Amino acid sequence: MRSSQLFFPTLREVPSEAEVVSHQLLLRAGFIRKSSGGIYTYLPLAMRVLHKIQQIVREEMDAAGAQEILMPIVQPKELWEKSGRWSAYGDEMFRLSDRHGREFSLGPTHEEVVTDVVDGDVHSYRDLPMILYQIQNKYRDEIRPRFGLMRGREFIMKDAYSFDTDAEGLDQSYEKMRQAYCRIFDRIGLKYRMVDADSGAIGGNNSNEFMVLASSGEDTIIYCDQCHYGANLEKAVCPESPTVEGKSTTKLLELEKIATPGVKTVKDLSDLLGHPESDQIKTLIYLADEELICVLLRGDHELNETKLKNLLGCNLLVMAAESDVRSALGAGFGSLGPVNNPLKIYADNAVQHLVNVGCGANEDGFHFIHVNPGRDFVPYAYADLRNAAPGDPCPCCGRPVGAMRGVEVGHIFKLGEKYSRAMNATYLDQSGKVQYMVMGCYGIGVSRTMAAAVEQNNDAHGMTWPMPITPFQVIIVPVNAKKADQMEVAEQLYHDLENAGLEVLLDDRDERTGVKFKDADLIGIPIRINVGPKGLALGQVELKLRREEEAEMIALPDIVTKVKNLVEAQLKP
Ligand code: 9G3
Repeated sequence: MRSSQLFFPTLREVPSEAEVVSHQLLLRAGFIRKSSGGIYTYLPLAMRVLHKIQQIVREEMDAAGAQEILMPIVQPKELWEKSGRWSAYGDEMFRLSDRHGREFSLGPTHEEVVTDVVDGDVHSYRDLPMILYQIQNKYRDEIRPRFGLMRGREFIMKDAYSFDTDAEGLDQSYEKMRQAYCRIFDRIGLKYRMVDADSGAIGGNNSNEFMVLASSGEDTIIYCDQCHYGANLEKAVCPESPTVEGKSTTKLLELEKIATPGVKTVKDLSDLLGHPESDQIKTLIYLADEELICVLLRGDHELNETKLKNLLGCNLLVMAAESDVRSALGAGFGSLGPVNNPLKIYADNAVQHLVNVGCGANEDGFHFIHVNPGRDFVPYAYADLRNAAPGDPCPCCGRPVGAMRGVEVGHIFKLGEKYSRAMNATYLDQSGKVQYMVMGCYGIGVSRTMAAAVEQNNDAHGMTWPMPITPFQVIIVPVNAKKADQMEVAEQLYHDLENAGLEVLLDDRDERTGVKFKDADLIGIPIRINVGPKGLALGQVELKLRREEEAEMIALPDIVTKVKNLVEAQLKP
């Protein structure tokens, strides 16, 4: 391809609405253009990357025995009424009506559609197991689409669905998909971790997420370098820490109420008492569906709302308004505590080991000290409610865990019979008995994977594409397009490298050298060959790797072999 023919409108300035680096670079390098909030056009360079990602996905899905189909984006309301999800997803679902007034959704996912397809034509255990997949646009009306392709309202997803006769069949399908996902992300060349994840509203009991490690990732993952335990922070287990040594023998001091004017936060109380925040009880009040509840944590811990929501099994979980708190407890935020508290109290496990600690007195401007759980208050229940933190003991091997940010690019779920029951998808087993199919579903954010790759592979000059998904493998830059000898050698090189099976971009534009070098770095081509007067005088060209500072001079006869070997070496996972 010649740069003079390629449509890649680069920008000098960083667009102001782009907050994360992948959004900035995909816009600046002419990969995408915004049509409306969270909805983009993919330009030629992005299409070359997406095509490679999809090719790897297809190869591994097919190798795992999955079969590609393509389902409708326009989905009839009736299917979603059958699963009960038409009303469950309110504003997030794009809805439309046809000319006859019939209602449809723009597909945010395809459990209902695929189960309906399978139910219609699969009747016997002999037809199972079966895994179907598609690569298709999805539509979700995010309240705040942002971060470019990372959180769009229209995005490309590979979604697969497995159908088995029983739980162990599902385990086998799930394991096949899990291994295929590891191969896919290894082949794409991304640093990622598979972690335990919360299944959320989709149902089923467990799921795994694939996280591309990147500081701009919205998710936090907890991991153990020793035993490779990994979990999304939402799901990361906090093992019961044994009572801190010596605490169990400490003398319980007399409960005492003290005046604490202006003390509003755990930190304020720590500063006043000269005790660490871990010697306090943090009290939060939540509205769970219709009920006000009290949640207790050690002062230095953070509440994990996903764990609390899963424990309570409620639909709505929001922090209570101060007015509701005041009318229930007689005090406002900053003076709340578990002592003489009429609300149902849920306490994190770490609270039960606290001795002689501080907390609010449910009276503005007063706190209690020397508070002891069990003596001064008894919670309704203790549970693992807090966020895991770096340094916590690994739930598997006990060594200290670490935390890092990640971008979720894949999520696989065991669904069980949730959708086959809802859609009445059944088959006849060997004894002719009607059984529900057992399902799994498996998603990869294809367009998000491209953005995540940029988040993980960039520097001050622009993108630094991993070879397996780069838009072009080599770019040839004649230093001066006006010089016939330079253009001649560049054209010859272009011909030879293409003949060697490489993907080559020839920057034949009549632009200043600096502009061509800057653009080559911005779009992130891994290998650049500069054809300049000094080198030519010696029968050489300059080879510059995108991820290295230094360049080296290569004799013209050696350049094709050299580049071919470099590309092949960087294509291997
Ligand atoms: C909806 C809307 C948004 C949604 C869903 C449904 C997320 C929904 C979860 C999944 C689970 C898996 C198959 C591929 C992998 C992910 N957002 N989810 O079900 F109606 Cl508006 O999509 N689906």
